[in-house]
Parts: sequence; C-alpha cells; structure tokens
Amino acid sequence: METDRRYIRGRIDYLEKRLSELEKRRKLQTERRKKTGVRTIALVGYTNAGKSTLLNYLCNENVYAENRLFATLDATARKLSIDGTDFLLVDTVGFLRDLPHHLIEAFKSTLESALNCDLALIVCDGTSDYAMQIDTTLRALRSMNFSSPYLVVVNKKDVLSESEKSDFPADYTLISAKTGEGIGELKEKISARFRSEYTDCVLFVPYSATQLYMAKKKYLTQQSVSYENDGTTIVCRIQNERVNEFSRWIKSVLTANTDTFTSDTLRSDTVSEMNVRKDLL
Ligand SMILES: Nc1nc2c(ncn2[C@@H]2O[C@H](COP(=O)(O)OP(=O)(O)OP(=O)(O)O)[C@@H](O)[C@H]2O)c(=O)[nH]1
Ligand SMILES: [Mg+2]
Repeated sequence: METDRRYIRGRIDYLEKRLSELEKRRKLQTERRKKTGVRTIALVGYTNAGKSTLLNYLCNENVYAENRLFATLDATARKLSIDGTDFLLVDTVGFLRDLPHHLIEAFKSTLESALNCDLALIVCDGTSDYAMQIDTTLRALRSMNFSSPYLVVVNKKDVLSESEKSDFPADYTLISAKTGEGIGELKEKISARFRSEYTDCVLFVPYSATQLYMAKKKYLTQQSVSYENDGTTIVCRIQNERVNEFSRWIKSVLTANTDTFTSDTLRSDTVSEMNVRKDLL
C-alpha cells in the first residue's frame, strides 16, 4: 500500500514537472510568434547527416561543417527567406545511436529552440542506414516531448546510385546540400506546409464538452490553455482539413498569425469560411 502510494506520488510529481515544462515551452512559442511573427524551422538529425552543410546552402552562410562526430555542439540560427517569407532556420547538435541518457539531457537545453520549432527538417544521410538514423532522431526528440510537424530530408543525393534513389519512401525529399540538387523542391514543400496545413484559432470549449474535445484533441496543437469559470480557452493550431470538426468551439481565427501564409486565396478562404460558421453558431 505504502509503496503504491509512493509510486503514484512520484509519478504525479514527474507528470506535473513534464506538464509545466511543456506549458513553459508553448508559452515561449506563442510569445515569440506574437512578437516577431517569424516561424522557426529546425534542422535535426543524426550526426554527420549534413545539417550544417544544408544550413550553409540554404542561407548562404558559413557555419562549421565537418566530417566528424558532433561537428556542431550548439544551436545556431540564421535567417532563411523563401518566396519573400522569412523563417528562422536553426541548426542543432546531431544525435547518435545509444547516446547515454544523461547526454541527451545535456543536449536538451541546446535543443530547446529546436524543440519549439514550427517545422522540423529531419535530415538523414542517404548513403548509410537512413531508417536507423530517423528512428534514433525521433526517439530522442520524443523523449524531450517534441511534437512539431516534420519533413524527412534525405541528404547526399549526389553520391547515390539511381537504384538507391528509388528506394526511399515517396514522401521523403532527396537533396544534396553539397550540389543544391533537390533544394528547390524542399523549399516548395516548406512553403506549402506553412501555406496550407494549419489554421491558428482561439477555441472556447465548455466543460460539458471536455470529453468530446479530448477525443478530437489529437488533430490540433495547443499553444496555450486557460481555465475559466465555465470552460477552457485554447489557442491552437488545427490541421486545415480538420477545422470543420472544431467549428462549434471556434471563437476567432488568428489572422494576425497567418502572415507566413503567402497565398492570399487561402487567407480569404479561411476567413470567409470562419465567418460563415460564426453565422451558423
Ligand atoms: N557528398 C555529400 N557530402 C555531404 C553533403 N552534405 C554534407 N556532406 C558532408 O558530410 C559531412 C558532415 O556534414 P555536416 O554538415 O557537418 O553534418 P552535420 O549533420 O551538421 O553533423 P553534426 O554537426 O555532427 O550533427 C561533411 O563532410 C560534409 O561535407 C552532400 O549533400 N553530399
Ligand atoms: Mg553540424
């Protein structure tokens, strides 16, 4: 009995700590976005995959890149412009298989800005075991409560044979950070993500609808939550194709946050859709 109670207490303490960490992170994310309106893209992945080389190529920069383990030891951020929209591109320390847990903990502070990102590019080296690299990276990130959307980027295309190139899943983007091959396609995928994937909204969910909301919660990313007398106000990002399912709770659409949505069509569509729904409420 006593052991059970101690176990549960310990578990609760742990969860509370995790949750407050998450909340702090989301707050940071929201504040930063409000302040600058600039989205962050993080380069994450296995060591030696070519993250720093890719940052250099994309941003015309000269960040230290080297053929050795852990060439990058801290996060470096540069401005990246795609079709007139500015992003912050963050380079991070690479992961390694079976990295001791205490080292992951040490990386955590370094990775804070990356964990907060709006989009992660998981970079892997196409010339070695890419599945292992992606798996290692995702495991490490998830152990740090990472939950941002991501694209998988397979690097070093320049040294892959034709048959090797056709082996990768269709949704992976093959590039060469050295020659620039595939970078145009990658940029297009990045802008498409920001253009069409999400809508930022403020929801109000009455306590009586909590259960229903919880069942749908996986389709959105909460950015902040505040508890009021009769329900919860939630600032969140919803996948566009799911916005409908939340319409009854939408109080407002944060158009101020859609400045990275470069397509005017989308912006007006989203807004007028919302107006129609508000009328229906
Ligand atoms: N052939 C080829 N080599 C590349 C490419 N991109 C990077 N490299 C090489 O791969 C090695 C590692 O590149 P980095 O950019 O330092 O790798 P990283 O992912 O930043 O590594 P860490 O900082 O240790 O995590 C360097 O020798 C690069 O020159 C590429 O597209 N093709
Ligand atoms: Mg590096």
